[in-house]
Amino acid sequence: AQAIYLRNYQAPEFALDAIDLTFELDPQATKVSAEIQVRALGENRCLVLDGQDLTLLSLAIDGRPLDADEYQYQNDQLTLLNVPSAFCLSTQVEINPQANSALEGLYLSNALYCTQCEAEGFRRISFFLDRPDVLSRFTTKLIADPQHAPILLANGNPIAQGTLADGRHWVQWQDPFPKPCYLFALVAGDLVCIQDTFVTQSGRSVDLQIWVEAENQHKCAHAMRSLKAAMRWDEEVYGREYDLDIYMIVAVNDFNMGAMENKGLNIFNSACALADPQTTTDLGFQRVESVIAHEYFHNWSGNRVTCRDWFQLSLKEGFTVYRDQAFSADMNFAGVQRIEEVTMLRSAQFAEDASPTAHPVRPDHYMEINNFYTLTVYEKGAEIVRMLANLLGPQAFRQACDLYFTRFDGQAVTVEDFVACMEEISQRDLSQFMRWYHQAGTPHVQVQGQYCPQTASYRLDFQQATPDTPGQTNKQPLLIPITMGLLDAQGRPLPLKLKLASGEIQALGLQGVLELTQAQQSFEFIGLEELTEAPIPSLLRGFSAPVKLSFPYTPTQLATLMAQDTDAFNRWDAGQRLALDTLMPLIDAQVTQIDLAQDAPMLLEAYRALLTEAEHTQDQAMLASMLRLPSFAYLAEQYACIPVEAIEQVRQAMRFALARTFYPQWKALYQAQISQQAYAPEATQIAQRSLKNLCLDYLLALAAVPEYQQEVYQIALTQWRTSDNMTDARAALTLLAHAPDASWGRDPLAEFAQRWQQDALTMDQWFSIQATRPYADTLQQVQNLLQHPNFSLKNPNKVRALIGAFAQQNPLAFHQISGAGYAWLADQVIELNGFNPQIAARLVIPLTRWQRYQDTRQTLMRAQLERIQAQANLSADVYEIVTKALQ
Ligand code: BAL
Ligand code: ZN
Repeated sequence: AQAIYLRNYQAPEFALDAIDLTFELDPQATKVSAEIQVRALGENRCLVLDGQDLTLLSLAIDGRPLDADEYQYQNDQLTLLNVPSAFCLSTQVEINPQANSALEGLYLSNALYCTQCEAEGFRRISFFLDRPDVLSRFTTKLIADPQHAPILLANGNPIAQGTLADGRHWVQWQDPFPKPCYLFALVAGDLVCIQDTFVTQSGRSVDLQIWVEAENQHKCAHAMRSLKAAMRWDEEVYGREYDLDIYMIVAVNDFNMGAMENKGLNIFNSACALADPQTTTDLGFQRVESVIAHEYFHNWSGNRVTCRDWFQLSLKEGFTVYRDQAFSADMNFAGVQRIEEVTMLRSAQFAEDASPTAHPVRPDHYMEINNFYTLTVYEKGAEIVRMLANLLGPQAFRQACDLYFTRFDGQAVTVEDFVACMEEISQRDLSQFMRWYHQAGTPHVQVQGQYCPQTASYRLDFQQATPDTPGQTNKQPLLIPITMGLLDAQGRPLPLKLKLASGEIQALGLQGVLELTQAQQSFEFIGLEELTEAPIPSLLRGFSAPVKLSFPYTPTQLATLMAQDTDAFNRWDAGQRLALDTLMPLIDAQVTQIDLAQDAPMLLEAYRALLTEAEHTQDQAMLASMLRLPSFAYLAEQYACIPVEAIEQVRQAMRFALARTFYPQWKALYQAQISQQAYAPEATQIAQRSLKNLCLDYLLALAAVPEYQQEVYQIALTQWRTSDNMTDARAALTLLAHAPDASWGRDPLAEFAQRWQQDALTMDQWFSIQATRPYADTLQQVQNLLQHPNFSLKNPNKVRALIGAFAQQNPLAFHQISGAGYAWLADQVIELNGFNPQIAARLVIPLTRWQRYQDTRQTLMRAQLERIQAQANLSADVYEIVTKALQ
């Protein structure tokens, strides 16, 4: 495989103005005919089209069949020599959907025909210029056996239908909006639909349809509700209206991604579309809400205005994630929503940014673009847009977005085009800001405070640095917005008077944004005459930039911030800092038991305060977040060399100590959250359940202590047996199945399987619960589960649920020092490489993080990477990742 470079981008030399497609659907021999209106844009008369694994049946120009010496089809390219300046190209090919296990192009999921064209799947369907800057008007005719495929869907509006003499039926669809071929889609099969309508702000009525297999019909209501909420939100917040008369969503079981924003015909992984209280957790409901919104929002940020090339992927993905996050914040509790986003960013994206696969938000080269649908492009990309939005302020940001959508409607553009709109509206020079798109790695910001009682002033000294990443050294300073405030020792906010370089004083009110632009920079606040001791800075409120910020807080200052700061995110983050400051020395000392009074006095007090306040709180969501210990992944992120066992041991010891010390409080708080209300996936109830299940988690920390054992077992078992929803059922089942006494989980796991064995999506949870049991012998169990009749390596959701969960969420078992976990993962990667390279390349990631572990593990992990690298027929996807990891 060859690397492709952004600097080599060249505009297309031909326009493909329209394409008229006809599919004669057949599981093993689908015929695809295309009539393409081609127009040369320059002097070049040699047209090179993409085409992969296509059996060429015929080729003609303006109706004249081509002779063999007029074209060549090799190395996935069809070359046509001496074409006219404008002509109609007719192609006919045959493809085999049933044999398509890569799930790119046209494939069968169960008995459903479906497509996935982003990024480069259309070339597996028909010859075309498979690049996002070639936009065409698509017409699609689907012909199929009505018994097997009574429903025939494609992009746009249905314009004709009929039946052929041989009994096959057909439907023709027309999409009036020119689009790149990555947004092409078709679906055919035996589907039912739930329907609704949406009246747009200008009064147009849009048919909304969600298509699923009949047994899933009862699981669509939440997706429909979410879709309508998203459509309204995009009108209200961005002024964006939907543009076709029909909007369709189809849920399929076999899908590499979460969902796909094809114009007017979104195709969803069923895990991101279907939801039902019996089988879906609150987290699952929230995921459906946000993914439905995300794909809908793409209609403008992605479809109407698309990317010039795949290096610009974050132009649509980062922006759209930012939009879906803002939507979710409006639909749920905004503070906790932000905490959850940052939790993920700091544990997973920061880890990616510090790994051999680190890359800029806009990469400058790639081998396989599928490997760049990453947390960096999506989540860090969203943080960049968030910084822009905050730098401009809501009004100017909205104006800049309006300008972007209007100016570039129907075009394929770049990150520069987007940022230029921000510059134009704000009249700011954002050239330094652009470094966020070019430089990989997480910036470190170190801050020191200098309080001077004599001058009643306080100076904050900042230093920023971004570490080297593969292929990038000498990083330049970034523009880092630091949203901040100052508190007095009692936690009261102080008015900010910033002394500017000119000597002028700028009053910022109680909160300001400091714009860091230099490697070292200081800001001085004056007018602090009322103070008797140094103020407490509350820095990076709302996580205003994706950086690692350190400040030498005392535990007392952190406790004040936790209790008093006006910013919910920083209240929580102060708790996280206090927990890190407490846990890390214990991890370094590899303690096995914790005496809270001695080892963690401030944390003890913080928990005491939170649990006292708990009796009166209205904000269960925030309380649950505050009471949760930092995750293994976040703790691991603090270490250059991750002490796997010590982190897990100390986390468990702390959980145990807190559980025992506050047992009556956990129990009372647990009971106080038990509700008689019927289940609804709405914010208040979700918050209550999350607090309840956090309490349950602490209670079950005592599962091995004789005096508590029976009681906590009964509490969990009762919840498992009596809950009317999967959130509570799964929480109880997980704790029972993860208890030290394996017999606790045995019956409940069997009951779960008995009840849900017909429900593929629900069984995925059963696989994950078992894959994450934190004991070394889990490896044997996951090996056995590979043979379970409900498991299939061909289904990406199952692979993620069992193998992915084991490798990414079970550090003790995966990193067992024998290396057996690594070898097993490598076996699975090798097997998957043979039929689904995209999923194989995802799965191998945990092995690529070998530098972060001690020598024995490094050697073992590298050995497995080398074994994978030595395989014959390694896909470009896996090759690229493994090669980077071994460099
Ligand atoms: N465009 C791929 C799926 C998504 O990000 O929406
Ligand atoms: Zn997206």
